[in-house]
Amino acid sequence: MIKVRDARLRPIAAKVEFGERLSNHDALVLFDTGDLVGLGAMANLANQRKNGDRVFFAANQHINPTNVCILRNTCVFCSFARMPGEEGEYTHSIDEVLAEAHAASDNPTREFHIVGGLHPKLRLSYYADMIRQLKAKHPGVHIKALTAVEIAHLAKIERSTTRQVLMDLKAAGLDTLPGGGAEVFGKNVRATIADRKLHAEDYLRVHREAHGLGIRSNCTMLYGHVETHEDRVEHLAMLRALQDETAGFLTYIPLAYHPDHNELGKELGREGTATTGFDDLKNVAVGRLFLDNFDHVKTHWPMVTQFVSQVALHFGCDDIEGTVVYERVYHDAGAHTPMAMGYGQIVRFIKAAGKTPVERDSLYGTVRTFAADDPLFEERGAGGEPASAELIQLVGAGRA
Ligand code: V47
Repeated sequence: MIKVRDARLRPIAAKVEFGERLSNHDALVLFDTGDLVGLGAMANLANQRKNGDRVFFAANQHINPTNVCILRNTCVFCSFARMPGEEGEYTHSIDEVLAEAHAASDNPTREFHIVGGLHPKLRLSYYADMIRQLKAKHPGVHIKALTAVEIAHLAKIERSTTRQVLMDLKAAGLDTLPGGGAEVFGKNVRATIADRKLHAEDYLRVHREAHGLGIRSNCTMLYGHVETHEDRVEHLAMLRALQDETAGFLTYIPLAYHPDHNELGKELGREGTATTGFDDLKNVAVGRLFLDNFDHVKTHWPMVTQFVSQVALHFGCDDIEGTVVYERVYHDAGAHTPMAMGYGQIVRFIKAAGKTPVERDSLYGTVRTFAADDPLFEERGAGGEPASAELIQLVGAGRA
């Protein structure tokens, strides 16, 4: 029997024990409860049933080819985007992207995670060439690139369809889509924080099309700004419905809003005040419990800190963001976490949480399981590993 303090959780705990699907109302109660420990126990059980003690991580590298974005003035939560010509804007040539990937090739990278902005001039050929050349130079590396929002933007620029853009990118070597751009699907929230961004139905359509083409994808929710608990539940219900239809989502990643250096943070008077650890853990746990048709829930340590991520491994989370190497989107928004985590650090973090570290590939195939006596556990050093000087120079001076 799962122990819960909040009596409202008892019927939900019974459902969890019997493996029954939770209703939208159940999810609302879960977001509302103060019984974080009870909630965590339920989510932990749901996760244990799916993944046991295994915690997955990927040796990945984030690459952001451009921060130029035509939505810069309407996505008011974003600190990364710049208008063309605005101070701080950058667009990397394909050679620069290749150099960035090469500079990190000492790391055992198995995945490039590539996202940027909606550049008014970059064509589909730029991205297709980039993917093709990255694949040629790093044949074993999986390419997870371009959010549904970027795919839709490219379709507009090319006067094509999102399905065609996906097919062209797949032919160039695209393997999966990342989950960014979902934010919160509810119309009122979207109108407030991301007025001109791709609508919810279109975000979901692009993912549906990708799944139909054999391109698996991730999905996200950006929480901790103006959304209500009802908005969160509506968002999760839409993700669950698409997963029922296609089973194409690999993982769900709750993303914590960072309020520095963006309009929304100023307007809300929230600068310097990110989400609370309590809410971070709640979002992981509710995601795990409500999204019963998802195999994995990932914690994104650059946003919530490595410490909250480590605790999240007991709140329903079985997957931790990987090595990353160089992160821009959240660090521009005030995240104080390190730029990267070393491979050994991640392994030790997972082990210290009492779990079994498993390096995975991008489709959750096992690359390496770490036995309890692995020599990597003996190494020391739990702090963040800074990006190398060479990499900092390549990706833009002053941005480290
Ligand atoms: O869609 C932007 C978020 C997302 C801020 O698929 C912000 O494996 C917090 O989706 N505060 C892009 N968040 C990144 C993303 C992602 C991250 C890690 C893994 C995966 C995956 C996907 O970043 C955006 C938006 O939701 N974001 N600005 C900000 N100020």
